[in-house]
Amino acid sequence: MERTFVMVKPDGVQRGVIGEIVSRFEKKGFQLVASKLMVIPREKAEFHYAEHASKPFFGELVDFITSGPVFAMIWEADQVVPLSRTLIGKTNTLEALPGTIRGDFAVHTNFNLIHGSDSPESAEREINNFFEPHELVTYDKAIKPWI
Ligand code: RTP
Ligand code: MG
Repeated sequence: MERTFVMVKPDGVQRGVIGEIVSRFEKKGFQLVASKLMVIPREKAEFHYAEHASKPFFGELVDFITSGPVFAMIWEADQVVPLSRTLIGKTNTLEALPGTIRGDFAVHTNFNLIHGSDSPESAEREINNFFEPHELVTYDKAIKPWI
Protein backbone atom coordinates (compact mmCIF):
# COMPACT_ATOMS: atom_id res chain seq x y z
CA MET A 1 0.00 0.00 0.00
CA GLU A 2 1.40 3.39 -1.06
CA ARG A 3 1.60 6.51 1.10
CA THR A 4 1.89 10.19 0.21
CA PHE A 5 2.58 13.43 2.02
CA VAL A 6 0.02 16.19 1.45
CA MET A 7 -0.24 19.61 3.04
CA VAL A 8 -2.67 22.48 2.89
CA LYS A 9 -0.35 25.46 2.46
CA PRO A 10 -0.65 28.71 4.51
CA ASP A 11 -2.97 30.29 1.91
CA GLY A 12 -5.34 27.31 2.11
CA VAL A 13 -5.41 27.39 5.92
CA GLN A 14 -6.05 31.16 5.87
CA ARG A 15 -8.87 30.75 3.30
CA GLY A 16 -10.59 28.04 5.31
CA VAL A 17 -10.40 25.14 2.86
CA ILE A 18 -8.81 22.49 5.12
CA GLY A 19 -12.16 20.76 5.50
CA GLU A 20 -12.97 20.90 1.79
CA ILE A 21 -9.59 19.39 0.91
CA VAL A 22 -9.74 16.65 3.56
CA SER A 23 -13.27 15.86 2.38
CA ARG A 24 -12.14 15.37 -1.23
CA PHE A 25 -9.35 12.99 -0.18
CA GLU A 26 -11.71 11.05 2.11
CA LYS A 27 -14.44 10.76 -0.52
CA LYS A 28 -11.91 9.59 -3.10
CA GLY A 29 -11.36 6.59 -0.83
CA PHE A 30 -7.91 7.31 0.59
CA GLN A 31 -7.21 6.41 4.22
CA LEU A 32 -5.88 9.07 6.60
CA VAL A 33 -2.73 7.90 8.43
CA ALA A 34 -1.66 11.12 10.21
CA SER A 35 -2.44 14.84 10.34
CA LYS A 36 -1.42 17.96 12.24
CA LEU A 37 -1.49 21.75 12.11
CA MET A 38 2.05 23.14 12.31
CA VAL A 39 4.28 26.08 11.43
CA ILE A 40 7.19 24.66 9.44
CA PRO A 41 10.66 25.50 10.80
CA ARG A 42 12.75 27.18 8.09
CA GLU A 43 15.32 24.35 7.88
CA LYS A 44 12.57 21.77 7.31
CA ALA A 45 11.07 23.98 4.57
CA GLU A 46 14.47 24.32 2.87
CA PHE A 47 14.93 20.54 3.00
CA HIS A 48 11.41 19.99 1.69
CA TYR A 49 11.99 22.24 -1.34
CA ALA A 50 15.73 21.36 -1.79
CA GLU A 51 15.11 20.39 -5.46
CA HIS A 52 14.29 24.07 -6.10
CA ALA A 53 17.27 25.53 -4.18
CA SER A 54 18.88 26.97 -7.33
CA LYS A 55 15.66 28.46 -8.72
CA PRO A 56 15.05 32.22 -8.55
CA PHE A 57 11.79 31.72 -6.62
CA PHE A 58 13.35 29.53 -3.87
CA GLY A 59 13.62 32.28 -1.22
CA GLU A 60 10.05 33.44 -1.75
CA LEU A 61 8.82 29.85 -1.76
CA VAL A 62 10.42 29.16 1.63
CA ASP A 63 9.20 32.53 3.00
CA PHE A 64 5.66 31.67 1.90
CA ILE A 65 5.54 28.09 3.19
CA THR A 66 6.85 29.21 6.62
CA SER A 67 4.61 32.32 6.82
CA GLY A 68 1.78 30.64 8.73
CA PRO A 69 0.42 27.25 9.73
CA VAL A 70 0.12 24.39 7.26
CA PHE A 71 -2.10 21.34 7.69
CA ALA A 72 0.16 18.33 7.12
CA MET A 73 -1.25 14.90 6.28
CA ILE A 74 -0.27 11.39 5.29
CA TRP A 75 -2.73 9.47 3.08
CA GLU A 76 -2.63 5.83 2.03
CA ALA A 77 -4.10 3.93 -0.95
CA ASP A 78 -3.01 1.99 -4.01
CA GLN A 79 -1.21 4.49 -6.29
CA VAL A 80 -2.05 7.31 -3.89
CA VAL A 81 0.92 9.43 -5.10
CA PRO A 82 -0.24 9.91 -8.73
CA LEU A 83 -3.92 9.83 -7.78
CA SER A 84 -3.36 12.68 -5.29
CA ARG A 85 -1.56 14.76 -7.92
CA THR A 86 -4.59 14.28 -10.19
CA LEU A 87 -6.97 15.52 -7.47
CA ILE A 88 -4.64 18.47 -6.76
CA GLY A 89 -4.27 19.65 -10.37
CA LYS A 90 -1.40 21.16 -12.35
CA THR A 91 1.23 23.44 -10.79
CA ASN A 92 0.63 26.19 -13.36
CA THR A 93 -2.72 27.70 -12.42
CA LEU A 94 -3.58 28.32 -16.07
CA GLU A 95 -3.36 24.55 -16.67
CA ALA A 96 -5.18 23.44 -13.49
CA LEU A 97 -8.54 22.16 -14.69
CA PRO A 98 -11.89 22.84 -13.00
CA GLY A 99 -12.72 19.90 -10.75
CA THR A 100 -9.18 19.81 -9.36
CA ILE A 101 -8.38 21.54 -6.07
CA ARG A 102 -6.09 24.11 -7.68
CA GLY A 103 -8.44 24.49 -10.65
CA ASP A 104 -11.37 25.20 -8.37
CA PHE A 105 -9.69 27.42 -5.76
CA ALA A 106 -6.32 28.85 -6.86
CA VAL A 107 -5.67 31.91 -9.02
CA HIS A 108 -1.87 32.17 -8.65
CA THR A 109 0.86 29.55 -9.23
CA ASN A 110 2.80 30.78 -6.18
CA PHE A 111 -0.27 30.50 -3.93
CA ASN A 112 -1.69 27.18 -5.06
CA LEU A 113 -3.18 25.95 -1.76
CA ILE A 114 -1.84 22.44 -1.54
CA HIS A 115 1.24 20.25 -1.87
CA GLY A 116 1.37 16.56 -2.81
CA SER A 117 4.46 14.35 -3.15
CA ASP A 118 5.57 13.80 -6.76
CA SER A 119 6.91 10.22 -6.36
CA PRO A 120 6.92 7.41 -3.76
CA GLU A 121 10.58 8.29 -3.02
CA SER A 122 9.69 11.95 -2.41
CA ALA A 123 6.78 10.82 -0.24
CA GLU A 124 9.04 8.77 2.04
CA ARG A 125 11.53 11.65 2.41
CA GLU A 126 8.75 14.18 3.06
CA ILE A 127 6.90 11.95 5.56
CA ASN A 128 10.17 11.50 7.49
CA ASN A 129 10.81 15.28 7.35
CA PHE A 130 7.43 16.21 8.84
CA PHE A 131 6.29 13.29 11.02
CA GLU A 132 7.67 11.13 13.83
CA PRO A 133 6.94 7.39 13.53
CA HIS A 134 4.63 7.44 16.59
CA GLU A 135 2.34 9.99 14.89
CA LEU A 136 1.30 7.48 12.20
CA VAL A 137 -1.85 5.46 12.91
CA THR A 138 -2.56 2.17 11.16
CA TYR A 139 -6.08 0.72 11.34
CA ASP A 140 -8.46 -1.38 9.28
CA LYS A 141 -11.57 0.50 8.13
CA ALA A 142 -13.08 -2.39 6.22
CA ILE A 143 -14.06 -4.67 9.14
CA LYS A 144 -15.83 -2.06 11.35
CA PRO A 145 -19.64 -2.54 11.47
CA TRP A 146 -20.48 1.12 12.34
CA ILE A 147 -21.77 2.10 8.90
P1 RTP B 1 4.36 21.53 -4.65
O1 RTP B 1 5.73 20.87 -4.64
O2 RTP B 1 4.32 22.81 -3.88
O3 RTP B 1 3.30 20.58 -4.32
O4 RTP B 1 4.02 21.95 -6.15
P2 RTP B 1 4.30 21.15 -7.47
O5 RTP B 1 4.93 19.81 -7.20
O6 RTP B 1 3.03 21.14 -8.26
O7 RTP B 1 5.32 22.09 -8.20
P3 RTP B 1 6.90 22.18 -8.05
O8 RTP B 1 7.48 22.15 -9.41
O9 RTP B 1 7.41 21.19 -7.06
O10 RTP B 1 7.10 23.65 -7.49
C1 RTP B 1 6.98 23.91 -6.10
C2 RTP B 1 6.24 25.22 -5.91
O11 RTP B 1 7.05 26.28 -6.39
C3 RTP B 1 6.23 27.27 -6.98
N1 RTP B 1 6.67 27.45 -8.36
N2 RTP B 1 6.83 28.62 -8.87
N3 RTP B 1 7.45 30.72 -10.65
C4 RTP B 1 7.53 29.48 -11.07
O12 RTP B 1 7.84 29.19 -12.19
C5 RTP B 1 7.22 28.42 -10.13
N4 RTP B 1 7.32 27.13 -10.39
C6 RTP B 1 6.97 26.52 -9.25
C7 RTP B 1 4.81 26.79 -6.94
O13 RTP B 1 4.17 27.43 -5.83
C8 RTP B 1 4.93 25.31 -6.68
O14 RTP B 1 3.85 24.82 -5.94
MG1 MG C 1 6.62 19.59 -6.00
